[in-house]
Amino acid sequence: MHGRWADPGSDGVGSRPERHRVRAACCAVQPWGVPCSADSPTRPPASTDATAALSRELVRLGLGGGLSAVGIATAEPFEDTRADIVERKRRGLHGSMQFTYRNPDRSTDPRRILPGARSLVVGAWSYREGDPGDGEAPLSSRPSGRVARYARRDHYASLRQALGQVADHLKGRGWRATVVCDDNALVDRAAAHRAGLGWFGKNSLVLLPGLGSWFVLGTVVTDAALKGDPPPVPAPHGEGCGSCSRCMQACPTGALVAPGVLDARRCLAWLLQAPGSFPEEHREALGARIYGCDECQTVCPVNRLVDRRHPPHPPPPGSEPAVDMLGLLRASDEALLAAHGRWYIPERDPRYLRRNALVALGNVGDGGDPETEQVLRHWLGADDPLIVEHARWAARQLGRGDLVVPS
Ligand code: B12
Ligand code: SF4
Ligand code: SF4
Repeated sequence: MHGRWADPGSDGVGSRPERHRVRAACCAVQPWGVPCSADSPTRPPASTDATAALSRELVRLGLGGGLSAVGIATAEPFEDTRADIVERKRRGLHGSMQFTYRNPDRSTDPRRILPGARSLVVGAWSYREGDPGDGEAPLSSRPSGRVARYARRDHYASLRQALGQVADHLKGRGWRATVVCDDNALVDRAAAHRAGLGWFGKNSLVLLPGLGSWFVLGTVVTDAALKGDPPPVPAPHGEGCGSCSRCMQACPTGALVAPGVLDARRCLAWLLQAPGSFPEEHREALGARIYGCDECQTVCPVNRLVDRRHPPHPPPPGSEPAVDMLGLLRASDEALLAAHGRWYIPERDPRYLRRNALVALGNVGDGGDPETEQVLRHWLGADDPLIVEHARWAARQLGRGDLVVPS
């Protein structure tokens, strides 16, 4: 597998590493994705033509902009991924998700984004930060809802900015270039995989060798002809996982139904974003989560090894590992959207944040606490049947069935 990675120790989120070592992986990814320690002496000499020079320049520019890895791929349609999406839709595994599932022909063909597209420059932005929110110990004496790492601040904005520099460089040379990232126009992971950035893990995430999976991914689609140097060779599925399957065992709802295959109907990350009632059979498994789920990455030995070798920087001020749930349940619609409007909330309706918080409160709250009782009483008396139903569940979970008026 070939790709361009920054040094693992330099992937502090938001920091601009002083020196990026451009590393060409020279051998198959080893177990646990530990990369080769040095470039291969047998690596062919770099091509010197203009295409290769521009490609190298773009990779350097991306790494200099703070990306942890940059790779180059062709812009051919992603036929295998389209077939996977169609098949998973047929099996109902997408639940009610739209995203890339809405129009698989479009989301798997970069030429629908930019007619005449020839190449993709794919980048990975690290969001690996010190993590006070994922430990078992509560963050405060008040019940707090856990927010997944990627959503604690706007890492997509940083990724877009770094890719924007690459796109501007291409435009300055007379090419057309468009940045796409997490916007359903393209299957981001398939692009990263084709560009040789990493392998598809059994948790369905793309893992970068020696760096793990705490990355968001995005792409510059361009009509420039570019070529990886050496050309990327996509890794076989599950390549760096070896015989491990910890993510599949650790998933609280058994949503990873086969290696690399996720059933959204059971995935907590999706259920927290899905409209309607939170399925009762998965409410206890939700624990304190109110947005996103990190379990299948937290248990991953590749990620653990990286954290041991290169302890992550503490989260900067302003990041949001946890949310005070009673505060959330007291907040107005406007205040909720102002605080969390960056998240994907169905129909941008703040009631879904309250729904999530009520389930989490039912799991980790204290039924004997007067403020909790007051909040529950308030929502039990609401005129929104969805919220009342979740408030009833929370009250019963907390041993406060006495607050629930029989319907
Ligand atoms: C829909 C979606 C979701 C859905 C469904 C995820 C899923 N696995 O399908 C939900 C809401 C559940 C979700 C959750 C999360 N997501 Co999301 N999501 C997306 C989105 C919008 C589309 C994904 C997609 O097209 N899936 C379609 C299916 C077919 O593709 P796939 O799941 O990648 O399947 C591949 C593998 O199955 C592989 N494969 C095939 N055969 C085999 C066989 C073996 C053995 C193996 C190992 C693999 C394998 O090939 C398939 C592709 O052809 C992308 C953004 C984008 N525009 O691409 C982000 C994206 C995938 N999500 C991302 C993130 C960060 C997350 C979360 C970590 C957030 C969180 N903490 O809650 C979780 C992780 C859950 C998980 N285990 O995947 C990142 C992933 C970055 C990375 N390093 O991989 C992306 C790329 C966003 C971004 N731009 O950075 N997500
Ligand atoms: S995000 Fe959570 S619920 Fe979804 S597959 Fe991973 S561990 Fe399971
Ligand atoms: S936890 Fe999952 S993704 Fe990580 S190495 Fe094991 S099987 Fe692969």
